[in-house]
Amino acid sequence: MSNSLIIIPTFNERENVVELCKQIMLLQEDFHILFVDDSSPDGTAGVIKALMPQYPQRIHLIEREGKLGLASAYITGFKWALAHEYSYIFEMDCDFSHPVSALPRLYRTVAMEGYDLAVGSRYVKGGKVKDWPLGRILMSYFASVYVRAVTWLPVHDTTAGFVCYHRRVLESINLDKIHFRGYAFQIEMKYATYLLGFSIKELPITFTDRKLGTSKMSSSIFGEAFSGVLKLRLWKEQKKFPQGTPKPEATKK
Ligand SMILES: Nc1nc2c(ncn2[C@@H]2O[C@H](COP(=O)(O)OP(=O)(O)OP(=O)(O)O)[C@@H](O)[C@H]2O)c(=O)[nH]1
Ligand SMILES: [Mg+2]
Repeated sequence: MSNSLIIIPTFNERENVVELCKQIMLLQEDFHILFVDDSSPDGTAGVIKALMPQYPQRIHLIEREGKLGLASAYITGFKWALAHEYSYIFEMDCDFSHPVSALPRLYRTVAMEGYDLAVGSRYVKGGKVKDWPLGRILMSYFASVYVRAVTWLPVHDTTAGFVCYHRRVLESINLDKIHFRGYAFQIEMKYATYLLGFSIKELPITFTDRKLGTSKMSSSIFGEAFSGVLKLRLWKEQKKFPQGTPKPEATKK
């Protein structure tokens, strides 16, 4: 039984799933994958099901009715991972923006170095963004600067969606009380992790723009992130955030 699960939400990713699975399955670590598909009209779920017998017990699929969003896909995946006793729980996009080759480094940071959360980061020394227009790089970079200024969260890539959690973090956070759904979800999870006393390490990665399929980003997601960060800070002052159990002192790194 593997101890590591990579959660990959999918919406219209039929051109990417086969190759992504293949590359992950070729790694030395015994990673398992959980796809959370929201009834992709392009038949992504069917492609995944056809792939599953090739990698017995290593690929799992949750199919949901309708497009319920990224955050809820991850929360569904987190609960499934905890119920199935995985220790190291990853988030990854299906569009090859996140390098498969960095998965073992994220794994080692949590499983061997003892960190509670490893973040694949574009904005630490050695990190890079490839093929994004300059405007988008600047927007993403300054979004992270803004988040740090408002929250003092000691993370450079606060919207990163390529991470590995130790299960104790996800057990501690009250997942039913997570508010946001887009980039703000990624910020909220990291901020809660930090405020509950868990350790975080950023590792440089090269992020590459998707080559196949289409982006599901929208301006409402940006808007949510902008106001969401202010709300999180305010709720923290009002002691309404984060909701969860702090890391026990005795186990602090
Ligand atoms: N299950 C599920 N997956 C989703 C949903 N929206 C996006 N995804 C998946 O989440 C991952 C990230 O989505 P992307 O469209 O790449 O969005 P992004 O990475 O924020 O933006 P890009 O720069 O355009 O790549 C991909 O694997 C998508 O297929 C959703 O509503 N439900
Ligand atoms: Mg993407």
